[in-house]
Amino acid sequence: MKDILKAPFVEEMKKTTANMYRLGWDERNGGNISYLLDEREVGEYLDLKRVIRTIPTGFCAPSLAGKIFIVTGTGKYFKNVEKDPENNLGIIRISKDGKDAELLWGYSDGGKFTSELPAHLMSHAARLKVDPENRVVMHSHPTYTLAMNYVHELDEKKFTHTLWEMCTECIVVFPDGVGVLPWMLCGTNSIGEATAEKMKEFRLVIWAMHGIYGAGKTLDETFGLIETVEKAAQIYMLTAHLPRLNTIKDEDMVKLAEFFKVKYRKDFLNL
Ligand code: 2HA
Ligand code: ZN
Repeated sequence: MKDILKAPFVEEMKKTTANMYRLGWDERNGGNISYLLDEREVGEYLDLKRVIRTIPTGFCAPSLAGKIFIVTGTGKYFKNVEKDPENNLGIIRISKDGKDAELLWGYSDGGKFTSELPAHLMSHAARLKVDPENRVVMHSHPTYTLAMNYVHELDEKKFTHTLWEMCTECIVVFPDGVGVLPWMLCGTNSIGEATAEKMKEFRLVIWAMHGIYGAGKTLDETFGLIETVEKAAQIYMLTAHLPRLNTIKDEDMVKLAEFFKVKYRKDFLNL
């Protein structure tokens, strides 16, 4: 058996959480990540027949039965993942009936997966239907994105349009736009269901006055999506109170989308 602490997926989780913490997006226990792993790859590091504990998830995800995820722990700090991955992360397999999480590694102080597991697993199930290569669901509290929630209308079309106007690359990076949920109680199955519903259409979903969810094929890609929204939100917050003299026009966005051959939300432009 190879050393799990040297597994590329553990290394990637350490680097990503450290990066997000240092950007100030994940204070205290803010944020959570789940990453769908390849069973054969995990089998090189862990005995897949050895279940440490079985933990009920509180909901049912039959389409994910047997799938293995590495997931950040509840109450755990992104700041600490790098120095103690075995306590702050866990590797879980969804049971055959889709109701339990079988702990294969981690949460070494007796802890468990993030309180936002419903939103994560329901989003994985929704994204996998749209994109069978989706692997990652990431939640974070990026500062400027959050600030923008307080001063910008929380309308999907208007919010996306403003972000697209803020940096030339935006419409190319997230041509499918950004979904927006109103403020809701977090950690519940209801916010999970609402997030998954948006994930059928969007890879990015704002939780108003709370944070953002992103989904993608890799940790890098998903991080990059959130990073690009955050950059655009930063430009917005640096300029929203100043007279606007210039902007990227809708016809310029069409030129970008056509040149880079991305399928974009035409209904989010005002043509
Ligand atoms: O896990 O970010 O949404 C801490 C959170 C809850
Ligand atoms: Zn949160």
